[in-house]
Order: sequence, then structure tokens, then C-alpha cells
Amino acid sequence: MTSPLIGIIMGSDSDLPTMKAAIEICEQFEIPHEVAIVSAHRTPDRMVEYAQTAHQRGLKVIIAGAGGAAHLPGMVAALTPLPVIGVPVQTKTLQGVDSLYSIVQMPAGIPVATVAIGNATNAGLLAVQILATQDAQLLAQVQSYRQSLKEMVLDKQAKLEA
Ligand code: RP5
Repeated sequence: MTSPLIGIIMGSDSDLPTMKAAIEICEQFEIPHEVAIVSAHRTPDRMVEYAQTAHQRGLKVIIAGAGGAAHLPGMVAALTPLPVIGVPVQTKTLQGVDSLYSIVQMPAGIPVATVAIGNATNAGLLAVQILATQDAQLLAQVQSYRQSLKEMVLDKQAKLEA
């Protein structure tokens, strides 16, 4: 089996419905990936182990989703040299603004590429595009995906005009 290139982690199984979109992008582009629940607060040792060994295990990018006091993406970014993409998960009480602020406000030196609240699709695409910088075939797949978006819009326009 090919070893995973993208690690998709989340603070709780309650984040899975949001994070599924990133998994689907990996599947669509046929990128070997792994999915794990790693909580910064409930399993801090597991988070340290996961982040510190990620690059040695062959991962190239980590996507980390969390909600509320969403410390997972930032802490993982502090523990790995790999690029980390953060997904703020929507919450009931503060609609995910809490998650967004927790993830996006990183101190200079330890970046987390933060996507919009709940937008795990873009996290998956960003991870694929990072891999595509070193993979011409994957880059062509990204271009073809963009073309399909363009066609979708033009198709809607044509239907409006019909
Ligand atoms: C965070 O707390 C998780 O990322 C999740 O979004 C949130 C709530 O977790 P559960 O109480 O649903 O397990 O750590």
C-alpha cells in the first residue's frame, strides 16, 4: 500500500461531518491519505507523537480541523516542519467564529493556512495544490478541476438564458 501523503486530523469525531469534504477531495484526486482523531486537549501526548513523527512517516501536508477552543492546528504546526492547513469547525454557541479566531491568530514564525469556517473542501484542494507543485500529472488534474468549475458556471449561465 502507498504511504499517506496527506494527514487529515480532527479534535473529535463530531468534526467528521465537516472534515469529510477534505477526505472526498483526497479521494477524488486519488491522493493516499490518512484520517485520525487527535485531540489537543483530551489526547495531548498523542497529538505530540502524531505531529513530531508526521514528516518521518512520509506525510507532506497536514489538514487539521477543530472547533471551539481550536488549538489542534496551531499546536500541530508548532510541532512539525510540514505545512498545516487549519479548518475552523462551526460551533453551536458562536457559529465557529471562536474556532476561526483560535486557528487564524498564529504568532509570526508558526503559520497555519486557515480556510473559511467549515470549508474543508478548500483545505483538501490547497493540500492537493501543494503536492501538485512537485507533480506535473497532479497539476494537470488541478487544471482540469478548475476547467470543470468554469464549465459548471457557464452551463448555469446558458440555462439562465434558455
Ligand atoms: C474540539 O472540541 C473538537 O475539535 C470539537 O470541534 C469540539 C467539541 O468536541 P466534542 O465535545 O464534540 O467531542 O476539541
